[in-house]
Amino acid sequence: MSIKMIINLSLLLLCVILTSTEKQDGYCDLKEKTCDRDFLNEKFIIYDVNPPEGFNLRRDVYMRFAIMLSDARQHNENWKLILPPWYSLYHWKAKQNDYPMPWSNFFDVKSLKKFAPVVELHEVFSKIDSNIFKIDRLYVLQNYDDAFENGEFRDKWEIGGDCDYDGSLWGYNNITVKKTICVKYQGRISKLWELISLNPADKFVMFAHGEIPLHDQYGTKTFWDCRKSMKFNKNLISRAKKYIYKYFNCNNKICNNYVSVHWRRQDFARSRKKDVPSIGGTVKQIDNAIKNYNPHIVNIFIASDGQNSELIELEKQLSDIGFKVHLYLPTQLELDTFKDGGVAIIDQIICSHAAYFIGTYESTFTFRIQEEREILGFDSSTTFNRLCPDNGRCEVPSKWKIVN
Ligand code: GFB
Repeated sequence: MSIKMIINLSLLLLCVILTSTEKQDGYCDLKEKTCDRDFLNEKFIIYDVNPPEGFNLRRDVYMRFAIMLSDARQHNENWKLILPPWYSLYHWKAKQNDYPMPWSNFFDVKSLKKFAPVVELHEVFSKIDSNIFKIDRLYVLQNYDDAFENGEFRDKWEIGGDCDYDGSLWGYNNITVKKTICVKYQGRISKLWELISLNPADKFVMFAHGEIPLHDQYGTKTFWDCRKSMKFNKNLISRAKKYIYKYFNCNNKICNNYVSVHWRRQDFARSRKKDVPSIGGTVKQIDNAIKNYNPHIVNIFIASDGQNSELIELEKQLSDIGFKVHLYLPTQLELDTFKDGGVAIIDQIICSHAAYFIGTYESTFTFRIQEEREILGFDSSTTFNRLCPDNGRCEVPSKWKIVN
């Protein structure tokens, strides 16, 4: 055999080995990290959100980034969005929540991937050679002091000034940042590409305060396609459906025999007193709404972050006037499994299927239920209803109707 033939045969063998170590979806086994050639060409964006913000506001921030990355894919860009783990959220009180959780705990990640090029952080960890994940550049976004310059709000950004990253890198000590840049930013999210293009060699780019950039367009078909792709984790859906069947004997998308209420309390009741009613005011409003909508309904499902004492009082007052009040109270095992985040989603799913829904003004928890009901096909008059304060103005809630 000639030397040339031996070289050719060795090359062929190498090719066979390389292709056979690659799995069908282009990812590699943990032991063979370097075999992923796609990964070598890909670039990644990850973001973080203002620490005190809650789960449902974060879902909207996700949509802004997911739409940005989905648009980029249509222009053959090789960017992927790393899903920032859920970690140490202010509203999550149970001790079971103290570690970074993947999106698959709460969502159907396969469905998210159908809309946008997203990956879980652990997928990225499994592909990097050293065990340290080095972010090339962290842009810390900041609001401008004056959003309306000469009375005009316009898209703009500007590098410079002092800033600190106030997040925790999701509690991981093997994530490091090579360079931090402070950026004043205002306007549409797609303008972030201008920033990114300043350093074309960057592979891992992070944005802190991802809530600052806004949707390019709100409420469009693309917005709703993205929203529809945010299906919940199947175990959460199944638990909620079991509850609905048990207490309301309903197996349909639209159940006609119960009313649901999102009664937001805690920090909301403290800091937005002018928007939320007292317990007595809540009872009166629910009673009136049911009388107007369908006086035969006796079942009320209440989703709330309220304290036990408030909930007991609300339940008592509603029962006194003839209603049957239902709350989803997880067992210890359910709380350990679903965590606070999963329990809240189960509350939202049960609210979504009710004949009639009453929400809390300007709560993103309520907004996400309203969107879900739009997707399920409810008449919008049964969805965009709010609890009013006991006294004073009660603004009519905005109706964000689905665009298919
Ligand atoms: O989801 P979220 O952004 O809605 O934050 P808002 C509120 C969190 O409180 C939820 C819990 O993610 C839940 O963890 N929570 C609220 C509930 N209502 C319920 C409920 O009915 N059932 C259950 N199980 N949990 C904004 C925050 O909250 O309110 C901001 O995002 C700020 O950070 C502001 O705190 C005052 O839009 O209602």
